[in-house]
Amino acid sequence: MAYLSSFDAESPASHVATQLLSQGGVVIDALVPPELMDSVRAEIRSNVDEADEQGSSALWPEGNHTVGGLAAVSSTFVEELLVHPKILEVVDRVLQPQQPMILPRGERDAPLPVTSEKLDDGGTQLVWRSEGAQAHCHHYNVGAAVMLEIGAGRQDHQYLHRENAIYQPFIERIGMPEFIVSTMWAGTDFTPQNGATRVVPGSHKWPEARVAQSTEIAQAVMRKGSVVLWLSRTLHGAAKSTSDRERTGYFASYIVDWLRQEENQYIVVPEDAARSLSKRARQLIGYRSSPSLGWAKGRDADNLLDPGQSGQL
Ligand SMILES: O=C(O)CCC(=O)C(=O)O
Ligand SMILES: [Fe+2]
Repeated sequence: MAYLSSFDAESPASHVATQLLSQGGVVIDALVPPELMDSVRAEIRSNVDEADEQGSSALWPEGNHTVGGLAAVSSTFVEELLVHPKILEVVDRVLQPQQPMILPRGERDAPLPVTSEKLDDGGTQLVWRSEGAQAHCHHYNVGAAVMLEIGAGRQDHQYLHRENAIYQPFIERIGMPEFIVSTMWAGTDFTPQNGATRVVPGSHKWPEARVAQSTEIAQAVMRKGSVVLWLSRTLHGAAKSTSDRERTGYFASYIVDWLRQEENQYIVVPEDAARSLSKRARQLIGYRSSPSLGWAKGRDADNLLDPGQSGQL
């Protein structure tokens, strides 16, 4: 039987990140108090009609509950889970941004060397030198931030899938630096019966077509307040349920800034709602630009809601 390594709240983020990169998935046990999860669910209940929680897709059929745009629906989710420093430090270590959220800015902050070569007509051509470059991105953003609640007795396992599938067939699977870290917070205990996320350790290094054996599939069995993390190429999926209780999970992915966000944060988190968030949360939602992507003339690159300078204009 496969299993996931488990860390605790005191474990250094560097250890968590090393294991995540080597195994493709890890659990951090009891990273926040369980009561905090009740606050998140209560905030969602007070802001979202029950009818709007009903699942309606192949991935999330009727009987399951889903809520999108969590960053606009639960301030506890945003300020306690989404920007949890331990998680952000792990993501800093895995996605290696030029502008980390927690780690000090290092050499990777240096822009890629670019030279200006002379053309024979008197003009010039920019030539980028990528040798030795370490950063995977300028910064990272939220891909999606959603509640995924497995209904009591959900009949089928969700298909095992890789998060990178949302960008298929447009990007190459092999040879890309890591570009997504997914997190799933346990809003209730995650048990073998109630649909704890299935994760296949090591599958991030498998060829695409290799099919998992049941003995290779682990389950993120964890206490309420714990979190499971996995990578873009790690096979995973929600499990079926034989329980008479729901399994509530809060999912957030972190993606490199140069890929389009999976869930449209500018629609689900309107500007007014974004203004009420902490700076870190606002940046993660996407109100931040790199020198070349996402700029808005006359707005501040680190806080696009404020006047300032971003982009080349
Ligand atoms: O709910 C889970 O345990 C995993 C969900 C998932 O991977 C998805 O919906 O893409
Ligand atoms: Fe998924």
